[in-house]
Amino acid sequence: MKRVLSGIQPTGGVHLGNYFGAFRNWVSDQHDTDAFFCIVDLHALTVDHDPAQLARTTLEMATMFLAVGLDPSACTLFVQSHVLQHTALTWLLECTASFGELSRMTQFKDKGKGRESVSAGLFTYPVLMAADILAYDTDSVPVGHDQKQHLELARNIAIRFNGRYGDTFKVPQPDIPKVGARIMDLQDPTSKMSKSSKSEQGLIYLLDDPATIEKKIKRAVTDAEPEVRFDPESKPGVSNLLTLLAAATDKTPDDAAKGLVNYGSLKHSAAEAIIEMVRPIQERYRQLSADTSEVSRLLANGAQKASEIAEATVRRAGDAVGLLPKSF
Ligand code: ATP
Ligand code: LTN
Repeated sequence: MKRVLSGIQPTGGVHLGNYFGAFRNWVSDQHDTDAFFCIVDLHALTVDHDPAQLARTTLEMATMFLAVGLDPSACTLFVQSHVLQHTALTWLLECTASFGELSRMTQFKDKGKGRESVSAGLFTYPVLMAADILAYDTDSVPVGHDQKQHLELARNIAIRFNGRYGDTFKVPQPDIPKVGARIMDLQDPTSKMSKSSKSEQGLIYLLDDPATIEKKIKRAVTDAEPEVRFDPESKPGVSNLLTLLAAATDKTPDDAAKGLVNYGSLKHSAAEAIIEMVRPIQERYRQLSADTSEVSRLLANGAQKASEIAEATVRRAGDAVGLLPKSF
């Protein structure tokens, strides 16, 4: 069976970009693949974080995994820091990755911009991500468009390592959805919807209540021309709303535009579709939050299963580079 792996950071709430770009594909992948999904808490340490909140937000993310429909009997759910092999493998890969290629990563450049001090972890972030993926002989990585460059790097590291030390890693493929791979900020539709966006009005969280969703969509930036048409270049705001409506109703953006006569009707339809889509997720999230002991138990099982696979890969990679094998 095809092996799938993806991850998300336990920072802030889950927004529609995360949902359409990643989660939705994860849920559909779990039934016909051998799927692994992890909460990448170590990645969250690469920028300032609040130590008093991290454990809680990690459990909340795990609860959200279940609420969106990931089923622990169909896939493996775990926390990155619970599987120490990810960091062991990172070192072996860092010695294969080059300073130059890491310097070219746009996420590093964006997240580092304007900071007085940038952690070494932010710089090597994509190598830890490559380790997350390569540790599991992953075939396919379902992510949003923003992760394309990191995926390309993971592939290059695997190919270079295999070339130097012999066939060790499977070379993974990105899996980027056709609709929803790049959801834009509602207030600034030329930037991606992001937890670190300037205004809270620009993003919709899966846990936003209906009135908030309606308000945010109503205030979304459009343009002066009245026509509802999918044209991301010249109509980024309207096209983003069409993408949201299309993703929520399983259509193409062009089909979603049919019959919509003005921006009022576009906004009304998009808000309605999103509110209906998040309603059952919110209900499940509320139920699951009442008792997180079950969630913790699931994560422990997931980490155990993941560790066994990752351990074999770390040994294989260690052998390949010539480390003295452990005789214990
Ligand atoms: P930040 O906003 O701080 O960059 P994030 O919201 O991108 O964080 P991540 O944990 O980095 O969250 O991403 C989780 C997944 O969601 C990734 O697969 C990423 O590609 C996807 N994703 C994030 N933002 C969007 C977006 N605007 N549109 C589509 N997919 C997205
Ligand atoms: N960098 C990714 C999160 C991530 C990831 C991974 C995604 C970390 N490890 C492994 C896919 C596979 C992001 O979304 N910002």
